[in-house]
Amino acid sequence: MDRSHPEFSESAYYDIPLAKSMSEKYTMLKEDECIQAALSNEHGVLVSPEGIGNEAKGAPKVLVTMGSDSDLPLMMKAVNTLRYEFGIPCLVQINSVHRDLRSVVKHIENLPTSVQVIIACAGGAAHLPGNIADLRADLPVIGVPRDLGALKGIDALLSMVQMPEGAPVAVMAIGEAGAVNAAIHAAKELAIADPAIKERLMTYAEKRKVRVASQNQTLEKKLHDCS
Ligand code: AIR
Repeated sequence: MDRSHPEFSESAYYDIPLAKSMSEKYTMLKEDECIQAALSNEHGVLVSPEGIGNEAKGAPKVLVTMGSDSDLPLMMKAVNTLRYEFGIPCLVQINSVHRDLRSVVKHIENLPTSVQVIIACAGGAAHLPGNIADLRADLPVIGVPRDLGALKGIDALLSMVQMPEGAPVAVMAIGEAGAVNAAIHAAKELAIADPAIKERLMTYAEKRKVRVASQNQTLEKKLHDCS
């Protein structure tokens, strides 16, 4: 269980009063066991505020998928924002439309029903989000272009953004800002039906304001230092 992260605060991520009765806690443990049992390798790895794989809890609401595990350092920005800022459990899975298209179709057609939003990252000829948008007419797809190779992500951006009418992909910025924004965008979509996530979005926005205020407090000293 990863409780060492600076943003982790148990109470912030559970909509469970601390004084829950033993029987209610037992029922919740059972539910977690059922969710774990229902998830197979075909679904990917479950990640939640409590941990990864067997340590994770809750039903996944977002699929975070990517063309290669070399995309993982970038996409951990999205995964960690989902789990630590918004308390949203997600599934993480590698899917390459250029290396194993058939298994992409199988995976994406058989997502757990709890998954309501898909975040898809790829670099280069990045057709994963667009393919998923066609496969899943019922789910919003958010694309993250990876900053990679000779064209530094411009290729991935253009591969994602110029979708034909009818299969939209919400494309974020190239690279890290895009990965974090994908998680925030997913949280906003889930917040439409989940007041607890809406609350966490407001807390996140407050932290951003505090950052500007504290920068203004140290500005005079920095002006002196730079002059
Ligand atoms: N990729 C893999 N299959 C299809 C695509 N577009 C992308 C990955 C990764 C890049 O190719 O998403 O960004 C390089 O992958 P690798 O495995 O060579 O590091």
